[in-house]
Amino acid sequence: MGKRDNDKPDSETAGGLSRRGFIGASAAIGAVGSAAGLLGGGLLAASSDVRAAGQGKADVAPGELDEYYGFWSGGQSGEVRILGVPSMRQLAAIPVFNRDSGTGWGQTNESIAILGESHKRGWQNGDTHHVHMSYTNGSYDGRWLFVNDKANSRVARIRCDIMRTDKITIVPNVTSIHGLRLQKVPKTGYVFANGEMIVPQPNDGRDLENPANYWTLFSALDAETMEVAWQVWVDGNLDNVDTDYAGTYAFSTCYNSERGVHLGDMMRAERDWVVFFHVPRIEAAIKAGKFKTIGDSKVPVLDGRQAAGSDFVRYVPVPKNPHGINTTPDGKYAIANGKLSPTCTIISLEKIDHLFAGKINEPRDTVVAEPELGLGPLHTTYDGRGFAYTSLFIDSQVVKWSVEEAIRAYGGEKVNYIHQKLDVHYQIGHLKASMAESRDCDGKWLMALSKFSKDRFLRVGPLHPENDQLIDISGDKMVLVHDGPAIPEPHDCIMVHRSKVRPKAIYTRDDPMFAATVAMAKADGVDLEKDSKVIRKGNKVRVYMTSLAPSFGITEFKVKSGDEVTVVITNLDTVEDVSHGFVMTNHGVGMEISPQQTASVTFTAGHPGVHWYYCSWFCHALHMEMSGRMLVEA
Ligand code: CUK
Ligand code: CUA
Ligand code: CA
Repeated sequence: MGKRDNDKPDSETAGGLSRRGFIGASAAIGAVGSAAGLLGGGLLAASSDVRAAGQGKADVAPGELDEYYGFWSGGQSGEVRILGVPSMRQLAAIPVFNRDSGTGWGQTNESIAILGESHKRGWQNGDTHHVHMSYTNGSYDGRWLFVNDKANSRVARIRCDIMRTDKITIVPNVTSIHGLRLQKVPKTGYVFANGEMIVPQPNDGRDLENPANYWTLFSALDAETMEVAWQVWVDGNLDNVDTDYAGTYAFSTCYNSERGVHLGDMMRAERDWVVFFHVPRIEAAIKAGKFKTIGDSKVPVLDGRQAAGSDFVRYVPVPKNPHGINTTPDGKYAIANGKLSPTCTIISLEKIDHLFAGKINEPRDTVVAEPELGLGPLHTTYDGRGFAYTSLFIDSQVVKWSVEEAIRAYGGEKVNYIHQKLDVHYQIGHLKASMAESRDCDGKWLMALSKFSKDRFLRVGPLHPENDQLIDISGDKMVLVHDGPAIPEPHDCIMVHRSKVRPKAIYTRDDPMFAATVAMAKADGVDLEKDSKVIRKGNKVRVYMTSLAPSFGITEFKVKSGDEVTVVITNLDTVEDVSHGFVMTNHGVGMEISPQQTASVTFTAGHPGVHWYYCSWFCHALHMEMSGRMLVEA
């Protein structure tokens, strides 16, 4: 293959044999399951002219602040990350489902309380894919982030004022929460979560070898309480989900309408579907008591399978093993991405109204266009100017196309709706434009989350980083401006204008994060602001101390080997950025105590001897000296 012109569709590529022709044929015909077929493209580096065009555009000078907060899911790291955009500087990692050595997440008593049942079960991994910020009237409101855990079927909430997880819910009756989106209007009352894998209902040992009785459910969590409010039992499986801007619908793609348990079975049908959930009708059915429950779970479950003939669910067939589903920011369309079909399917939400009202009988009549875009369309995002940007996994490209022109072309008009194809490196999954999932979609930046980086970075061993590529979409043409290595493995991100997010600089003393610990101290007669003291009850020892740079309130305490020791530290520093840490040497114990925070950790005192503890954040010129001794008696 010769040099490619990155601004031209494949059909215009110089050198005779276009990449589509080269690798497309094997992928497009039945061989799609083979790795070779799915991973063929994208081995060419960006040409030097593209490099020059993007040079410097993502620069944010030292001391300058980024314009956007980027929130990245951390995939199998189990965390969520904050990046500044456009600089792509990583600013923070928020521990969610993972055990985090830096902050003590998963070890402090405060985080264990939030992890709850997950901690009891000993789960220390997660797989976050979709992170989304809460809305008020379709605009980001800076209150919460929500994220799924595909690995252990959970949904978590993160408080944006302190960027810490505050609720984790294990969703019953389902296996693998994959797609996750939020109600946008009038506000985020519900968090919608897709159960991806199909299992027996209840999954208690019955029907192990009878996949015909495997099912999954669509779940709605109450955003305030994080309880599962209701579930809808569906045909097929559920992949990605999005919602409208009217507060009426959530809609999920299904790639396994066949309800197969092997890859070949899951690709049998030429079409799978998008399932539309009519939220007010679901609420009415729950209110009317038309639900049942499954197994031990008390969550009300409605039957939304086609055979049940409900008035609250409709199935719209789309080609083939669709993946992403994305609402246009004007709220008019839901666009499903074909994955094994080179098409996207544009579904009119007005026509979905008609389908539910009985004015349209044939679900496919809600489809207003099915543009052919390239190989392996996975996700679509928008710029607020009428253009859509779709990731092409197999082609390793982003295609920019016009939604209205695609609709006109579907109506028979001769119009080329594809405006540009840009190479990305390589095998792109999600892509997301700044503010694109809100009413304030602003069309400035596009993030292309490429799954493979291959030759783009210094090699670091067999596990390569992913490559998050920043693309300037403010002009007529997309311009690649930055390559950002990402450790495994972000799936999705959002970019939120900094005006929407206002985290605190220091904790407030009445923060609910440590309210239980404060209450415990009060019951022990301890004033956390002043006292440093040791309280012994049998073999349980509570060590209360303050921290104020550069010293702990207690520099020596005595316990017996085998005692259960709880260290409670209140950081009296009020100066922004003066975080301390507490590490008990040779005990596997470490945690963060940021300004005005109270944090606690419980451990068993080890062998008799002297055990030093020290501050692990470089907080002061005398930080090294900020230490103390736990004297352990036999
Ligand atoms: S998914 Cu990973 S590329 Cu979990 Cu949103 Cu599409
Ligand atoms: Cu406190 Cu270092
Ligand atoms: Ca299928």
